[in-house]
Amino acid sequence: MTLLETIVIAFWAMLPAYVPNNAAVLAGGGRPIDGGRTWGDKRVLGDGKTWRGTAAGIVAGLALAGFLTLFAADVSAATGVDVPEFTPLAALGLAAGAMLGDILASFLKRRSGRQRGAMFPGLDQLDFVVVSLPLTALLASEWFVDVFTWEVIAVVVIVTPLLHVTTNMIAYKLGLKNEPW
Ligand code: CTP
Ligand code: MG
Ligand code: K
Repeated sequence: MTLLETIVIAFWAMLPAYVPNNAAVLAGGGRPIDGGRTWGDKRVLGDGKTWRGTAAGIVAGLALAGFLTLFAADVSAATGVDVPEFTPLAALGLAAGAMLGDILASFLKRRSGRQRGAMFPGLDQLDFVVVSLPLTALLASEWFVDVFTWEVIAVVVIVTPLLHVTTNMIAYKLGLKNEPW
């Protein structure tokens, strides 16, 4: 497989994990998941993690996985790159794992004294990868080992932070996000 093919497959396979964060930004608001609760003198998660944003993120990821699955065969035939279809459990692992990773990152941010919106370099860019890949491996093992070869995982770990920085900068410039990270 060429590097370009590996990049295309990595990007395609990760789309259901990339989109939930952006959908959450667009749909966020309403009741925070932690219900305003604190642990010690700090919030458990903070107002930036809401039920509505989380649900919208997971639904967006699942919908995108379904959409990509409809077109996978055509795209493979047209480009010669064998892009994968998503099983329901693979889609769930990617989408729900992405949201869970983001939530766990906020938990770590609050524990370490960071206010809502504070940046945490590294964690901000890779939080969703760190949870979505293991969760998908757990929920859809056969699908995972088939699609996520070591080469694909390496590309994901390198390309994701670049993509994350770019899309968040765009969302910030468009006024959709309060901070560019
Ligand atoms: N959002 C949401 N629910 C989520 C994730 C995000 O409602 N599970 C929305 C919130 O409006 C949030 C915005 O998307 O403010 C940006 O997401 P993010 O940068 O992850 O949250 P922050 O506000 O920066 O909070 P934190 O410091 O906890 O990451
Ligand atoms: Mg943030
Ligand atoms: K985040």
